[in-house]
Amino acid sequence: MANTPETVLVIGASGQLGSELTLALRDLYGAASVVAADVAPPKQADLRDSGPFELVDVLDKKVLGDLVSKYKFRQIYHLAAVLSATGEKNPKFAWRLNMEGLFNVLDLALEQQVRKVYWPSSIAVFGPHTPREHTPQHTIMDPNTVYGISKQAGERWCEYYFHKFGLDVRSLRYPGLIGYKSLPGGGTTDYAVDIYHKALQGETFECFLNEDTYLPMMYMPDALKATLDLMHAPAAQISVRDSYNLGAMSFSPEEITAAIRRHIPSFNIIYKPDARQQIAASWPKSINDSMARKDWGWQPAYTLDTMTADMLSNLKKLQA
Ligand code: AKB
Repeated sequence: MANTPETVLVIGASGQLGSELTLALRDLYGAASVVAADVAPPKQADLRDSGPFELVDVLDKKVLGDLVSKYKFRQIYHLAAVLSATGEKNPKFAWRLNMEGLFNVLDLALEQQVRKVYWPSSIAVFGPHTPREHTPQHTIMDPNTVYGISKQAGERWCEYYFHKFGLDVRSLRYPGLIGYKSLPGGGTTDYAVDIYHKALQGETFECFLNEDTYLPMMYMPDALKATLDLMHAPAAQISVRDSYNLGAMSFSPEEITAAIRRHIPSFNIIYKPDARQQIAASWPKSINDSMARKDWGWQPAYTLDTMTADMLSNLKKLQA
């Protein structure tokens, strides 16, 4: 696949998912074919040094449009968003960035014949009246964060652009994503990344969720695989055009602590729940992702224990 003329734009490339997805796409399509774009230059050296980077604000349709026409992108991965916890601090801005950014990308994709668009949704589309165990693909959705509301509205718009205009836009409802290469920014599931850093630094971890708060989570290699598998599946196999439920594992702070203690017995945690506890309490505990499994063969590889072993060994190497 390395020599195909596939040109790809990743918007939000400096973020937790973007920085890893950009590298995975460069491995697939060749470094020069995958343009990383963000409002701030990437801090990660491997991302910065491995291929083209463009400074772009997704709210600036003119600059974004010039970029799309300069590179003639065939695929756009639009990952830029304000997440759940940060969104509550400035709801109007979160709504504007998350919605206007999506419209700019969808409209430019139509105007400039971009072949495929990827846009991430989230478990945040669900709310307090959603069944919390094995949450089905189609169910009650009453999100109560501005992030969740924007993701739910975005899902409807993606499906609308597909049916009305034939735009091949694909989406996954990610659970909390956990990786060692970069930190998440402003989510409710972020504790599950921070906890590994604190454990290795020998510090007591102050957890902003209660010990028994279960949330669906996923290790980054699984998230990358799911995203690329979805984007490479034949269009005829994609029966869900709003966004696919996607599951891997579910655990509570108490359980991830126990998993870390199997490697670092002295690790200590204290619980100081804050406003993020209420957000977490309105989200599913576990996800039914049978549609993704049936349509394009989704199958996660990592469990809490295999992820913990891999996280700790890679973080140790990075710290050495
Ligand atoms: C968040 O916590 O806001 C995100 C998400 C689950 O979409 N990680």
